[in-house]
Amino acid sequence: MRTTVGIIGAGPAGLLLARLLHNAGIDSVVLESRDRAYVEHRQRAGILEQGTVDVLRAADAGERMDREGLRHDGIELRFDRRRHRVDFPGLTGGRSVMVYAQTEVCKDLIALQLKEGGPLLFEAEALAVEGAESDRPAVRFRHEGREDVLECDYVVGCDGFWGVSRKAIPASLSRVFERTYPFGWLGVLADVAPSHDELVYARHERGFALLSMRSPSVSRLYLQVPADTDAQAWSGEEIWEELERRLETDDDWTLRRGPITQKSVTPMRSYVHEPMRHGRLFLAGDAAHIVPPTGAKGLNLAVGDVVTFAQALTHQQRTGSTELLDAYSATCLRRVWQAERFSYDMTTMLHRHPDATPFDERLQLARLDRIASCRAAETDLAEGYTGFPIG
Ligand code: RFL
Ligand code: PHB
Repeated sequence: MRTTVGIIGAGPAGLLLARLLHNAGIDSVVLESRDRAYVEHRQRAGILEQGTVDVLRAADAGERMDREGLRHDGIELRFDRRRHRVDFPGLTGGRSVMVYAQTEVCKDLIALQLKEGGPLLFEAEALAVEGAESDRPAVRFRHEGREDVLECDYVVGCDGFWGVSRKAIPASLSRVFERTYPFGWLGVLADVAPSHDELVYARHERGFALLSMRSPSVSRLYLQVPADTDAQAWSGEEIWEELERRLETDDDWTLRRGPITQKSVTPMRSYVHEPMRHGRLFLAGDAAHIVPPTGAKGLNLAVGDVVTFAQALTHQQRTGSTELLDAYSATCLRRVWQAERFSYDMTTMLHRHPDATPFDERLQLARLDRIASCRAAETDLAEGYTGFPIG
């Protein structure tokens, strides 16, 4: 098998890249180790930045998002039993975000790829990237019980944090920057209308809580828990009670309860691999970097990476110049580090750290109070949340 761009992984990064390349007239083959149902139902991100929404529309992949997605013009911060709304358009010159789940983005992109695009192979596991330093890199993979080789001009590793592509970069050339947190998120999906029309991020002495949603009738909720928590150890009743405590306000707001249909625990980490390119192998999305989910940045960073790659390759194919491909890693990393900073700030401002002193706790409240009372501080949050520019 031979193609121009071999793409490993059919998460949001790999699927969107295949679409962008198809629209630019460049061939690709996507290899995905899991089956289609798994990729389409894996519960993850829920928030698309303004820039991600614009990219999906421009790629002719935003039709159902525009029909079914929920545009959100703000979020609420809750602390000290108070509520403070951050108005995105008013602070950022008209920017907003979209509530449209990663599962739906993936379903839309898979349907388009199978109808119009190049090969997308499910249950095709990449085993190794070979010859990244040569001008004929290849991906060795297993599909339908047989080993095969995909020869490429370029390989893009979109295979997430646990994938194989990052391992093809020699350790002597790699630098890893990493932080783990002593807590995770217990996430639940519940068949009940959201208790608020916008997302609520709550800081509480008992730990962080987040109220989000998937649709007007499905809520998505998260609780900070110790990193080693077993989701099954929490009953539905305990989850609702804890959410109620952490989200409680001094006014008459109430939490609606409903049947919980899914629950799981996600660990939290910050991670960056530098560089994001080695020869003709390019890393994109979670394969290169991870952010804790508090800033809702992971999927949006993946989108920025593949847009940057698609623009760089299109430029090379049109002009013969590799200048944008050569700049890929530095261009992406600048935005990645802004998202790392934003996600770290949101995480440390809102979570209870087990080693926090009373001084640290007062500082958290002072940071929140600053956002609630100073337009410059609030604008900084609104700009970060709605997204940093791509490229
Ligand atoms: P993915 O989605 O992990 O996809 C990688 C794909 O590669 C496949 N794969 C392989 N395929 C072939 N051969 C191999 N050897 C392979 N190894 C792996 C995998 O099966 C998979 O299909 O990475 P990608 O595309 O970079 O996308 C990244 C996003 O999924 C991730 O950043 C977000 O989900 C993070 N995230 C959020 N991001 C946001 O922008 N907004 C949010 O609101 C948000 N909330 C979240 C989140 C992540 C969460 N979890 C569970 C980590 C909330 C949570 C709880
Ligand atoms: C979600 O809806 O899954 C979600 C929303 C906002 C976040 C993280 C996750 O910051």
